[in-house]
Amino acid sequence: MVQPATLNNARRDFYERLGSLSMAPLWESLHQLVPPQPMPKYRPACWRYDAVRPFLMESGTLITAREAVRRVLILENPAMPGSACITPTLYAGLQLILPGEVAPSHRHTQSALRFIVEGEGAYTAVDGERTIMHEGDFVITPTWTWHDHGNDSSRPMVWLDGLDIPLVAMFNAGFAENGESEEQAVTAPEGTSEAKYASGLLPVDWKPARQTSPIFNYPYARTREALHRLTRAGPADACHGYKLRYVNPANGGAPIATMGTFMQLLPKGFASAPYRCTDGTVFSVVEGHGESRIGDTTFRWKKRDHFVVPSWATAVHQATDESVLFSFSDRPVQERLDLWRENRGGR
Ligand code: GTQ
Repeated sequence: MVQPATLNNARRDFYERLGSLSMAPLWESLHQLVPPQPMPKYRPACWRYDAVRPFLMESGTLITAREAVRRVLILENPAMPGSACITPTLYAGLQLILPGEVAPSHRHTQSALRFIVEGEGAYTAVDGERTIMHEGDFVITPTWTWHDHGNDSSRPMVWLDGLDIPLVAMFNAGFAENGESEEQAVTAPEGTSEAKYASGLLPVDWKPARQTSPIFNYPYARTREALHRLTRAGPADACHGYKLRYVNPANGGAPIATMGTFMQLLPKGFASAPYRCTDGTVFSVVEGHGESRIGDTTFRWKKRDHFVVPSWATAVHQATDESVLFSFSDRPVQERLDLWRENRGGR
C-alpha cells in the first residue's frame, strides 16, 4: 500500500494533470454536489422601510423614471453581493414612481409581479389595459407582455417588484425589447379583464393560450375580506395562520408560472409552529407588527418591511398585532419538477 503522504501527493498531482483536460474528481465534492439536505448559500435578511424609504426618495432626486427606465432599488441578499438576487432564483426590488412620471413601455421574457407597498392611484398597463393600483394589490406582468407604468396621482408610489430574473438567467432564456412609443395604446377599458376573468366566470368560448393568469390585478380589498371571513370560519393553521394562495382561474395553478404568491393573516398574539420548506420566500408586511425567528436570526417587522426566509431554514412567526403578510417564492417551479418539500414542525 502506498503511504498516505505519498498518496496525497500523487492525488494532488493527478488532479492537477486532470484539470488541464477540464476534468475533476467527483469524490472530492460529492457531498457538496449532492448534500443530504439543502445547504443554502444565502441567508435571512430584513429591510426595514423606515431605513429604506429615505433612500428611495433620494433616488427620486437623482434620476427620473424615464432616464432610469425602471427606478428601482434592488433588495440583494447580503450573502450574494453583486448578484442582484434575493434568493438564487428570485429578484426583488422596490420601485418608485413620482407624480407625473412614466416608466416607458417594454417587454421581456422574465415575468414580474408588483406588490403595492405605498401610495395609490398609479397605473400599470399590460397588453393594452390599464389598472389603477392600491396598497396591497397584487399585479402581474406575465412573460413577454408589453408593460408601462405611470403615476397620475399626487403622491409617490412604491411597489415591490418580484421577478424570476435569476431563474431565466440560469436557462440563458432572456430576451427584452423596448416599445415603439413610451406608453402603449390603451385598447380595452379599465376593468375589462376583471369582468371577463375575475368574477367566478369566464368568457364562454375562451381558451387559455398561456399558463399565466388572464387576471392582472388581484385587489387587496377582496383578499383582505377573504382573510377576514376565514378568521370567522375556523381555527388558524398552526404553521401558517390563515393562508391563501393566489390562483389562475383558468387552470388552478399560480398566476405566474415561475412564482407562487401568497397572503396570510396571523391573528393578534399568534405564534406559529416551526415550519420549513424548500422554496426560499420573500415576505412583504402589509399590516401589523411582530417578529420572525429564521434559523438563529430574529427580525422584528412592521408594515412595509421586507424579509427573506432561505430554503429549508426553520421559521417561527409571532404576531404582536393582527398582521397580514404577502409572500412569493419559486414553489410552482419546484412542484412541477417534483422537488418541493415542506416540514411542519421544522426539525
Ligand atoms: O418593471 O419591467 O425591478 O424589467 C426589474 C426589471 C422592474 C419592470 C424591475 C424590470 C422591471
